[in-house]
Amino acid sequence: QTGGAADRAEAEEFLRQFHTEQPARTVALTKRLEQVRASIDRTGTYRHTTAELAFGARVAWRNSSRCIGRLYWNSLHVLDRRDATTPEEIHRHLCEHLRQATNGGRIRPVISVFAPDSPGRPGPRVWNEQLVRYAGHRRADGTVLGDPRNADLTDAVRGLGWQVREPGRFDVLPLVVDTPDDKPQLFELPRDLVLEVPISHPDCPRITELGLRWHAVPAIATMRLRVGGINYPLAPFNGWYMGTEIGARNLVDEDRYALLPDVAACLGLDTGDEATLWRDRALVELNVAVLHSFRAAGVRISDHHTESRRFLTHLAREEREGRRVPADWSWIVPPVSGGITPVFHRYYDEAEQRPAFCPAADDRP
Ligand code: HEM
Ligand code: NRG
Repeated sequence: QTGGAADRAEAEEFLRQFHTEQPARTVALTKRLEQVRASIDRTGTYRHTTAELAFGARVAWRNSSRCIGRLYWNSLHVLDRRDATTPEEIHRHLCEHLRQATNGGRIRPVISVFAPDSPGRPGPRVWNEQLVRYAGHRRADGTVLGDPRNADLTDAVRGLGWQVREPGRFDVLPLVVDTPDDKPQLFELPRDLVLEVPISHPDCPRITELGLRWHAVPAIATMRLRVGGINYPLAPFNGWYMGTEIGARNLVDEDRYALLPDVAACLGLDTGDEATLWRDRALVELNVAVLHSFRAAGVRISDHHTESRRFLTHLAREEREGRRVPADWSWIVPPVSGGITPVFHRYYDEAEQRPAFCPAADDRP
């Protein structure tokens, strides 16, 4: 797939799938195929109808083999933003995405689809891995204050002129919007659009006193949406968090916030002996704190037991519809308590299917 041209065979396959799964379309398949073939011959690409685009985005979610949250794929809310061109306009739509997605804590799955790559004209992009990301400030000694995952992005936005008065652990980064007509532009997210949750523990005040927080909405912005042979490089999507993403990975991984020793200290655990399982005990209490805090703040989140059960419901439902469900065991099984969730005890179909979300091209910091 080069130069923004649409892949013909993939376009036809997608249109057939659309007409099979969404019968009673206004335009008959043969007519639509003719139109699309002629358009690709003439221009190298074609334009999806709004219905095709919505279907394509929903099926891309359905095909996301790493996602445990796919039960509700068919109710994804799709915002068609293909006509936005200027960085200002794009930024406004990204803000509107966050507003609709956050919905005062009753988080809704949403995707905003911006202009695709086309011959001679790439679509817009953003550099931020997610719409909401915490800065990782590099110190002179090579350590990082904040989220080390975003240290390169933090350097890049500083290079574009971003300044922080007092660097902290949870500074929301500005968005970098990159369009074919302009230099990359910085935009702050309005404070009131970024819902955050302070992390407290139901019965260990010392964990509460660590002063941790996390943002309410995970909105991945660098994955490319590929539908019917067309690439949409900016198609940010979100659902809600599963607690372990925060409590077992973001706050815990050695190359993220690496907080297990701090949590263990709060709990008064003996960290001198692995066999005390202090890491495991700290990990569970931190996950209790994350779920408790989101619930207390009225922000939708789910636990890994509930999300695992939903995923099995999804598998059963899809099988009844005669569809294969591609899944990647190593991503589906939660990072804590794997063996006591039902998703652990089976194998999955690993075949990749399209439409799909693809990892970002390596042209962002
Ligand atoms: C990955 C849960 C909604 C697409 C994941 C992961 C979890 C998850 C736990 C693994 C993340 C990790 O280990 O870093 C959920 C939940 C949702 C949801 C609870 C609630 C509705 C969505 C939506 C989409 C989506 C709306 C797209 C429209 C994906 C994709 C990945 C993923 C593409 C793989 C990301 C990557 O490769 O880094 N999801 N998800 N998910 N999800 Fe979902
Ligand atoms: N683990 C990442 C987010 C990955 C996607 N997870 C979701 N997606 N829940 C993190 O920020 O922790 N979603 O669209 O809801």
